[in-house]
Amino acid sequence: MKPLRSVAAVVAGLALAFPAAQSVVAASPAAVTPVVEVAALYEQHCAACHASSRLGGMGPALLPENLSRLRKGEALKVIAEGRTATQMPGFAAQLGQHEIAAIADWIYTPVVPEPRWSDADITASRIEHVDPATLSDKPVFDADPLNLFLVVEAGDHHVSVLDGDKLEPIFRFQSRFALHGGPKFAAEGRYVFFGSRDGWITKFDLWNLKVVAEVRAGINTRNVAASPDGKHVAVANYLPHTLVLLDGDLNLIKTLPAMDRDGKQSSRVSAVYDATPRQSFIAALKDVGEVWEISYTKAVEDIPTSYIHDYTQREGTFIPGYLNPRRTILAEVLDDFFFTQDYSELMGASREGVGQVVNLDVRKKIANLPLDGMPHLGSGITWEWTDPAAGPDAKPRTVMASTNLKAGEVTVIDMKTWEVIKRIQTRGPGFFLRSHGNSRYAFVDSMMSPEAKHILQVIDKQTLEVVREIVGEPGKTLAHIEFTRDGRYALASLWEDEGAVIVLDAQTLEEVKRLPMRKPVGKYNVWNKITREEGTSH
Ligand code: DHE
Repeated sequence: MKPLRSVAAVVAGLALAFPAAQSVVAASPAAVTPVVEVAALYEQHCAACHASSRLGGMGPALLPENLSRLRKGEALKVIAEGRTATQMPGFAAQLGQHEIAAIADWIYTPVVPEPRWSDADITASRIEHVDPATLSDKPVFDADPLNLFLVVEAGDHHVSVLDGDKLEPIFRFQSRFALHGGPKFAAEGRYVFFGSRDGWITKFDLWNLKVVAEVRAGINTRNVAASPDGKHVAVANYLPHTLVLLDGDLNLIKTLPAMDRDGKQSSRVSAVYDATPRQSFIAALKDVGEVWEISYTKAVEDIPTSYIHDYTQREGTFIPGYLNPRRTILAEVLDDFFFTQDYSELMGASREGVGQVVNLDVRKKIANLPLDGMPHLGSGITWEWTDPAAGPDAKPRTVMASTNLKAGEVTVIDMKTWEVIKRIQTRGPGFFLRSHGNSRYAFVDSMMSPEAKHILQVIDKQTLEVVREIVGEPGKTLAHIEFTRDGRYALASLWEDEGAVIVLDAQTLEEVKRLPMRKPVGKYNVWNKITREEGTSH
């Protein structure tokens, strides 16, 4: 396991002492269980890539927080057999079964004291891959730069760039391990910011097809947000408890410790989003009932007048909330949330399904949201709906709909009255809901259901009925739709290691073509993202 360029910077910046050596009795099927010096084993075989501190280097962080989505059985297999198409070799020939089991136990054991990631660590981790002055200010390809797609391929941690007109790949590059959440586009789609679960933020120049810079902003990260001009980037972390603000070149501006208003309790940050019309980032805390708004403009005319009572002193002048949190205090925490199209209101829910509507101008909860189960508001969409039962003079109403991670339903809510209009029964709990302003259909998966994860259901946005099912191969997940810029084609993920992006005609719902991909997770169309298309997520 040969360390690559990034390891030195990461390891140099670690704020953690080496864990003390420990002996463990490994969970081995052998009758006499040998005692294993696990720390020494880890140091010998794993530390070069994953760091002695387990915070990660060339390989990912090996901490319980970062491994929560990997079953222990799978971890044993990876240690024994390696991971295809990565630098991770198999150790079955060098290590006994009990030693592999001991290492697996070790990496699922919390590091004490809790790892820290300081401003100095963030700054030291930054890598500039390309001198920005050498980059072209025009796209280096012929495809429409506004109709490109990025496809995140989790199978071998790559990203493919698709020409959205020809529906063909034009480029593919290696990403950081385990990207999560949507990449964020800025500067008319030229720059893209990716976040990995291990805290790496990558800036990619889509016109030059080059990774420009990277920085590690945390140890366990939720997601990333970028201002539309690409000059400000915000990163929400679970570990440490921080919200990190970077400039457009991924230099650290400042770290906001996620502490409650009284400075007594710290919290993980659930997620952060850009609220372009407000020129601010909105973040919610997961362990404390607070929503934060962090303005990234100093121009007073850009800021709603309701802000003028809340000033933050900075550099001798009073600037309303500039790069500092302005807090909305709530009785319930927010895990997952969604915004009205003008970002004046936020609809949020805790993982227990307590839903609330928060007005970001008056900074108060203004309504309850009748949601239960585990609504996945982050993948919500909106559209104009006219009640067919309300007669010919009925006016269109704006509705939002979201999936539920615990219930087989899509919940449709009126965005004025906050009432549930309909609970559309689906095959099973689903993750993603997608549509497009030009499409009469919304697509929903049932990927949390083992029996129905291969079925996409198509909902008519006016009748609110499931009108069609797109059935894949049983056992193979079919999920996550993204439309072309014009809404003509809908691209679905065959979410398997030897998977594909399946292109569907969005009218006839027939398959048009399939592009082989390695576990394509999410797909993101530049136009739909930069225009905040109503059928797509933030
Ligand atoms: Fe996600 C987006 C939270 C598990 C794939 N997921 C998001 C966002 C949040 C979130 C807050 C919006 C961030 C953004 O786009 O900036 N996800 C969570 C969870 O809390 C949850 C349930 C548990 C966890 O481990 O974090 C979770 N998510 C998953 C998965 O298991 C998925 C299916 C596979 C994976 O790769 O981790 C997954 N999440 C995604 C994807 C998006 C996403 C593909 C972007 C969707 C989009 O179209 O914008």
